Parts: sequence; C-alpha cells; structure tokens
Amino acid sequence: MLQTISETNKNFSNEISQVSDLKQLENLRIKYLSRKGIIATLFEDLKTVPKEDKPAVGKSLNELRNSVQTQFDTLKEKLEALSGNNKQAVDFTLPGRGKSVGSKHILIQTLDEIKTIFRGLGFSIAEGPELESDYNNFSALNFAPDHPARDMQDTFFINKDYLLRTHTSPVQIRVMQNQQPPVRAIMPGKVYRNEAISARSYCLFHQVEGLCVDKGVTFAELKGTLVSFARQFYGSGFKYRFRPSFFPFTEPSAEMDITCFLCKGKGCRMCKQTGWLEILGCGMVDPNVFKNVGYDSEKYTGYAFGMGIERIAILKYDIPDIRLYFENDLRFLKQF
Ligand code: 2U9
Repeated sequence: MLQTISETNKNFSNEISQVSDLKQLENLRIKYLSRKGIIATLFEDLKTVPKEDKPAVGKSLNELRNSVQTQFDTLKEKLEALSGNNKQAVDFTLPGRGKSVGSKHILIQTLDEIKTIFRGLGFSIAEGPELESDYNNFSALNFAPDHPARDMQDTFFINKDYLLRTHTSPVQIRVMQNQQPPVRAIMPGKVYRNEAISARSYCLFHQVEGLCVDKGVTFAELKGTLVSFARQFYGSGFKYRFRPSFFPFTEPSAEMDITCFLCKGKGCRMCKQTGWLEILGCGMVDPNVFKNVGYDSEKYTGYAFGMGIERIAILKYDIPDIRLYFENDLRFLKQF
C-alpha cells in the first residue's frame, strides 16, 4: 500500500507537469481528487490494511492528498490569472501599493534641533530620572518650604518625599553633586505639572534647561550664548530683549523675548498686542544653590536657562492647542 501511495504521488507530479490549460487540469482533478478518484479509492482500501499498519499508511495517505490538493490549487490560480477568467486575478498593470513611512514627532524634531545647536556651542547633554526626590526638585533649588509650587495642586507627589519632577532642574543638581566645575550641559526631558488641562497647559510637557558654571562666568556670556542659540533656531532678522524676572534658583533672573513672528513687532493676537513673545527664562545661579551642592560660590559663578518645548514649537509653527501634540492625530502629525 505504501508503495502504491508513493507511485501515485510520482504519477500525479508527472501528469500535472504536463498540464497547460484549465480543462486538462479539471480532468486531472476528476482523476485524482473526485469522490470516485484515485485518492478516494485509496482511502477505501485503507479499510483492508492490517490494524498495526493503519497509522503509518493513513498518515502517508493524508500527506498524499494534501500535496496533490496544494499542487492543484497553485496551478489553478496561475492558469486562471493567465486566462483572465478569474475576477480576483492579479492585474499586473496596476501600480504597486505604497508603504507609508513614519516620521519623527514634531516635539522630538524640535528637541533634536535644540540639542544640535547647543552641542555646537560646546554643551554636553545630561539626563536624569522623571521620578525625583522633593529635595532635588525643590529644596536644593532654593525653593522655600512654603513655596506655592510645592502644593499638591501643582505637583504630582508620589509620597511625602518623592514626586514627578516639575522641571529638569534636578538633573543640574545631580550633575553638580557628581562633578566639579567647569560644567556646560543641557538637560532635555519630560516634566509633569498638576494643572487643569486646557489649550495652553497640559499635565506633561518637555523642557530643555541649561547650565554653565566656571570661574568668571558673567551675565554677558549668558546673553551672548542665548542670542546665538535663538538666531540659529529662529533665523536672523529678529530682535531680542531681556526683562527682569524672578526664580528661586537664579539671582538676578530674566526672561528673554523675541520680536513677534506674526506681526513683526506691531502688536497682534499672538503677542497680546505687545510685539514680543517670551521664549525662555534664565539667570545667574543663586549662591544658595551652589552651597547646597558643595560648590564654592566665591570661586565660581554660573548661568542657567530653561525653555518649554511645546511652547517654543507652538510659537514657531503657530499651533493653536497644546493637546494636539499628545493626541496622535495623523492629520496634525503629517504636517511636519
Ligand atoms: C539649577 C540652577 C538654575 C533653570 C532655569 C528657568 C529660568 C525658566 C521655565 C521656562 C519655561 C520653565 O518650561 S518652563 O515653564 N524655566 O524660566 N529655568 S532659569 O535654572 C536653574 C536650574 C537648575 C541648579
């Protein structure tokens, strides 16, 4: 019986290799695969095989039937496509289906651009954890114990001592705890704030902060570096100004504005009629912060700055709502 099965297999292979049209193929199907065909007859014969041989013979017969059926199906599909009989046949004249290629999210593109510019200005890149200690996020940065930012309403606390960082400044603390000056680094990353979600604020956003500490670092150097960054990032032809401000971790502190992109300084809805857009905060590192990390504030001075990436890109690309960044709507993402 096993020999008959093997011969049938050979015969079928031989016969199907000579088939050149659908009619011949149908005849072959009737001969081998129909209800009274060769294979069905072999299955009938299986009844007469001794009990102990049945498993092996049955297995071999199944393999024969599957192999014959597959060869038949494959050739049928090919011949139908060639004869044009089958409505589902492949139309080789149709253009291929293009594969869509993904792209970097606009926030990541903006972060990459900022990193490249600061690398060119001699800054390295430092990163740290998003879950931070209250000490690194607030106390070491000279926040008073009763500062409003420490309120549960503004910060996501994990417990009494740990929280989701509200800025990347704790990374500067970690860098200074681990290394003596000179320091020249930027700290990009995600930060979290417990705010009511609206078109202008979200519970999560991205920041790039920077720190430069050495002997004799001045406010003039801060201005030169940040204007150089802004000229590369926004293009030439804009004016900049520094306004006095306040942060617990810098003294003096300032905010940097750029001429409004939309009205070129005349006053419009985007700049709230001021002609200026705020792009970042900055200042000279407060001596109390140096004391907290063990730096000698008589010997060293430093400047620091911080910018929100969502805000920067909102201004640069006139994006109307911060939530668009996080919704993954392709109609938004594909524009960049
Ligand atoms: C250390 C010392 C000083 C980082 C700074 C700012 C000013 C600032 C805001 C910009 C928009 C936060 O994303 S935002 O909401 N940041 O204005 N950040 S100076 O100063 C530091 C940081 C760490 C040890």
